Amino acid sequence: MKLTGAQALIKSLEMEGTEVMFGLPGGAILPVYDPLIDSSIRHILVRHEQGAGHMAEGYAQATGRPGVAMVTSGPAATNIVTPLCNAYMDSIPLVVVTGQVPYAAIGSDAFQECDTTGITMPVTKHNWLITDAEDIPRVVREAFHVATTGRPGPVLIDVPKDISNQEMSWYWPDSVDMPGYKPTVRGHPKMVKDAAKLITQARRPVIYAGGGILKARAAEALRELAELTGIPVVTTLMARGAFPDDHPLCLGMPGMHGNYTAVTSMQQSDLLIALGSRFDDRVTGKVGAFAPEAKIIHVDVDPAELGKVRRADVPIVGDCRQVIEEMVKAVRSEQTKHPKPDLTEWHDLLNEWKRDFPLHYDQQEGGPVKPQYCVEMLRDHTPDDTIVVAGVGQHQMWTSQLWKFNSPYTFINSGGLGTMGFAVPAAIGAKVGKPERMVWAVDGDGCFQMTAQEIVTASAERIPVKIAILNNAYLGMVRQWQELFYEERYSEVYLSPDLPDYVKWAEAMGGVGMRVDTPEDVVPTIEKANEIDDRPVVVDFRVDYQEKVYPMVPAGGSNDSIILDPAHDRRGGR
Ligand SMILES: Cc1ncc(C[n+]2csc(CCOP(=O)(O)OP(=O)(O)O)c2C)c(N)n1
Repeated sequence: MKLTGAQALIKSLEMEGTEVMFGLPGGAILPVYDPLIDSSIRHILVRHEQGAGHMAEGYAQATGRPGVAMVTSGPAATNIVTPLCNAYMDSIPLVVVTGQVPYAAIGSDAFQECDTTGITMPVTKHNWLITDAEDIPRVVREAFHVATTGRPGPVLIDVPKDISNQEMSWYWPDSVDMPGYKPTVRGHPKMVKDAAKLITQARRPVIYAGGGILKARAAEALRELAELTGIPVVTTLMARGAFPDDHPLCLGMPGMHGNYTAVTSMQQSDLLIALGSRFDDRVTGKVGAFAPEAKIIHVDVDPAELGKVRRADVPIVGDCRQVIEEMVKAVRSEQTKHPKPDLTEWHDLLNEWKRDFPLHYDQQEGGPVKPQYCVEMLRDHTPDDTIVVAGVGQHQMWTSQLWKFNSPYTFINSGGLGTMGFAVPAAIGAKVGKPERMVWAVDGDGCFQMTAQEIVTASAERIPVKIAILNNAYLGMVRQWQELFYEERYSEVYLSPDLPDYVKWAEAMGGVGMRVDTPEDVVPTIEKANEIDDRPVVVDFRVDYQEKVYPMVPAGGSNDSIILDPAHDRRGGR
């Protein structure tokens, strides 16, 4: 069968099971948009290419399937660089197709030409410039394979316009043959045995669960390991929901804005079992002072992570789910030889900390609306399986601290890159992937203004996402740092609560806009928003601008110097 390169590209995407793609056409990608009319693939027309990338990421995070986006050359390709980098940092499987100027014009500074594969090389797992239409099915097959196997990540296929128009003979490759790419999935048996020995000897062990647990679909295996050993679990920002918050062994989130118990348990542990986590600086604080007495078992599918930040006593390369399952077997066998260690003292200490140092805020009756109160009321007045998507800043931290994530894939946020503007499009993508679930974005007023135009996309496509803006009139997280570390010298952080008028803006974009000024209005407004199911809703929560996120470990400081909310610090002289 003879097809054009463009037809072959769309057919290849169909063969890979693509149901939906996010994008925006233009000159160089025009040939590929034509066969899309006859395709089973749903295309969602975005208002900015950054939106397409983040929607594809939200879709991938919610469904576990790769997100697909397609844009044209030059400025469209550069507009999607931020989502590519975001996906690279957060290991999100993404396949991005870009149009390119005709092959012979490459390098001539043609109209809307940019070196897309050059620009995106450092932020993709792999990218391809197609030079022959015959290569298209093979490359698409390889692209999906690379994006979804090993450590997942973004890939890009750059297609020159003349190659899209070139004729080729259709085929579909039976398999992928990439000799240089063979991710290790099984853990080394000796290492797994060594890990099991350390686990059965430790007295203050902690499981440090990272986003890799979710990527490897290893939440059940993690639970089995924790319950078998009685070892408490911290879940990083990227792993919230990988272990249920209501489980007695759950310590919650560690890191710069982690809770006291999670942070201090790691500091004082004698064994850290790092599973799909990468010793990010936001978790370790000052690396030299991090968990000084802990031995380290480090499991990661990406060998480059092992020893990158902290030397592991037992490094294991492999897929988290497989390795944890192997570890469970090895621990069971160890437990038949040696008595299970008594962790009672450790659990008692952790429970003492949980009791003495809880997260805290005060919502006064009639007083200014506290952002934490909005998050808690959203948590308590939405279905348990609600998907929550956060932007970047204070609101993100309050959401990750206060929401109770009891099942995996219910929290989506930008952890590694910290991309303001992520929430609105990612929430749209999540809702497209999981239309039966309620999706709430919790966003900042600063973040919202970066990609709010995608609400137009949501209205046009009838994607009923809900967006809570915690409107503190500031770039709040930056304001917090200026208050604490720059002697309250506020430089370029004031935004104004009223400019823009968020209610009018939401309505102009085809959504419903609501505003909350008092604590009494919080719950009734959430309930009203929950009932709207045919268009996007934006709720402008006017919140106390002075609220700060605590606990906090100052950047680069030791986790031992964790600052609790001064109003509630009951440590006395400690
Ligand atoms: C694209 C981008 N630019 C700048 C930053 C730096 N930054 C991190 S948080 C933040 C403030 C966010 O303000 P807002 O969205 O209002 O949220 P808040 O912290 O007030 O909850 C800024 C500017 C960033 N993370 N991303």
